[in-house]
Amino acid sequence: MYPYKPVDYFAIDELLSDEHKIIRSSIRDWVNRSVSPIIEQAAHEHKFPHYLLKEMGELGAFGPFIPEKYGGSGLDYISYGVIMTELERGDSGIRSAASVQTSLVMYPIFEFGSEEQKLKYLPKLAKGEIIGCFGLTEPNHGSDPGNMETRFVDAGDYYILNGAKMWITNSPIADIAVVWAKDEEGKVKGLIVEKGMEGFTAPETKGKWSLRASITGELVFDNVKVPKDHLLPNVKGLKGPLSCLNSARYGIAWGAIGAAMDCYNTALEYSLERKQFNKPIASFQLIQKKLAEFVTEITKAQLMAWRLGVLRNEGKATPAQISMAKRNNVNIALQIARESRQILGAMGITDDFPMMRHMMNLESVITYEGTHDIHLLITGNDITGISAFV
Ligand code: TGC
Ligand code: FAD
Repeated sequence: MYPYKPVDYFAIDELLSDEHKIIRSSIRDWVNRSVSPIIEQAAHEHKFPHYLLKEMGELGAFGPFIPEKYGGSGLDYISYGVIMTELERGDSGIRSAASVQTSLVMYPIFEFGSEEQKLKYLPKLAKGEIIGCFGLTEPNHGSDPGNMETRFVDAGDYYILNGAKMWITNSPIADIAVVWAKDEEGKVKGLIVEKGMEGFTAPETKGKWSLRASITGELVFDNVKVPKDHLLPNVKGLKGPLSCLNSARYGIAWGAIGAAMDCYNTALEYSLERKQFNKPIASFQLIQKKLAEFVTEITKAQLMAWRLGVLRNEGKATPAQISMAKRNNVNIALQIARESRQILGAMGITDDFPMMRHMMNLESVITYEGTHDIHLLITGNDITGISAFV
C-alpha cells in the first residue's frame, strides 16, 4: 500500500472553499486511521465494521446538508460530495453506509416527514446512535420499482403492512427502515418501520463477492402493524423514493472518484518502482497510455461532479444530470480499477493492494441506485423525449 496522493490535475482545489478543504482533511485523516488499516480484513471476513458508524456520526459524515436544528451540519452539497469521495477512497461499503443514512433515510424524513418525525429520528441518525435503511427494491422488482408488490391497508388505529424488500444495505443492523409501499389506491407512500415491530424481520444476505465489508439483507413484513404516525405525510407517488435516489446518486458520483483515485495512485507508484527488461514499467508506452487515460477520466469525472455540486447547491441539478454523473463516474472508476490491477500484474490480485476490492465493490455500485443501462436509458429519454424502458 502506498500513501494516498489525491489527483488534482486541473487545480480543482482552487474551486473549493477553506471549509470544504477542512472537512475533506478531517474525513481523509479518519479514513487513514480507522478504515484503511482494517478494511482488507473486514472484506475477507465478509464483516461490516459496524463500530465505525458511531465514529462517522461523530465526524459529521451523516446528514451534512441537513440543518443543524435536526442534528445535521447545515453544509452545502459540495461538502457532501467531498465527504463521499474520501469515504469511498477507503471503501465503497463505508461510503454506502453514509449514503444510505444520509440520502436514503435522513433525506426522506427531512423532506417528507412531520415535525415530530424529524425531531424524533434525525438527531439520533446524525450521530449514528440509530441506523436506518431504505427499502425500495423487491425480489421481483429492481429496475421497475413502480411495479412494487409491498402493500399496506388502513386498519383503523394502524396500517397493516405486507410484502418483502431485498438487497437492502444495512437492513440486518438497522433500527428503522424507510419502506416504500402501495396504499389501497395503489399510490406509493413511505412508512417508517421500527426494529421489533411484530411480524418484521430483516435476515442477512450472505455470499456476496462485492461490498463484502458492507451488510446487506431483506426486509420481510408479515402483517406488521405500523402506527399511523409512522407514515411520511408529505409525499405520495414514485417521485418520493426517486427523489431520495437523486440525493444518493449525487453522492455516488463524487464517491466513485475516490475509489478511482486510490487505484490510479497505486498503479502509478507501483509502475515507477517495478522494473522489467531493466526499466521501470512506467517507461513503457502501453503503461503510460493506461495511466494517461486514468488521470484524464478522473479529471473529467471531478469536473462533472464539481459542476453538478454547484447546480445542486443552486437547486438546479436535474435528475437526468445526476443520473449521467452517477453512470459516468462509476463506470470510469470500474474501468480504472480493472485496468490498474493489470499494471500490478500478479501482485494486483492480492490484498496487499486495493484494486481487487475496489473492483469487486464497484460491480455493486454500477448496479445499485439504477444499473448502468437504466441510466443510459434515462439520458436517452431526456434527450429524445421517448421512454425506452418498456
Ligand atoms: P416514471 O414514469 O419515469 O416516473 C414516475 C414518477 O417519478 C418521477 N420521477 C422522478 N422524480 C424525482 N427524481 C427522479 N429521478 C425521478 N424519475 C422519475 C416522474 O416524474 C413521475 O412523476 P409523476 O408525478 O408524473 O408520477 O417511472 P418508471 O416507472 O417509468 O421508472 C423510471 C425509472 C426506470 C427511471 C426508475 O424507476 C429508476 O430509476 N429505476 C432504477 C431503480 C433504482 O435506482 N433503484 C434504487 C434502489 S435504492 C438502492 O439501490 C440503494 S443502494 C444503497 C447503497 O448506497 O448502499
Ligand atoms: P433487474 O432490474 O432485474 O435488472 C437486470 C438486468 O436487466 C440489468 O442489467 C438491467 O440493466 C436490465 N434491465 C432492466 N430493465 C431494463 C430495460 N427496461 N431495458 C434494458 N435493460 C433493462 N435497493 C434498495 O432499495 N435499498 C438498498 O439499500 C439497496 N442496496 C443494495 C446493495 C447492494 C450490494 C446491491 C447489489 C443492490 C442494492 N439495492 C438496494 C438494489 C439495487 O438498487 C438493485 O439491484 C438495482 O436497482 C437493479 O435491480 P435488480 O438487481 O433487480 O436488476
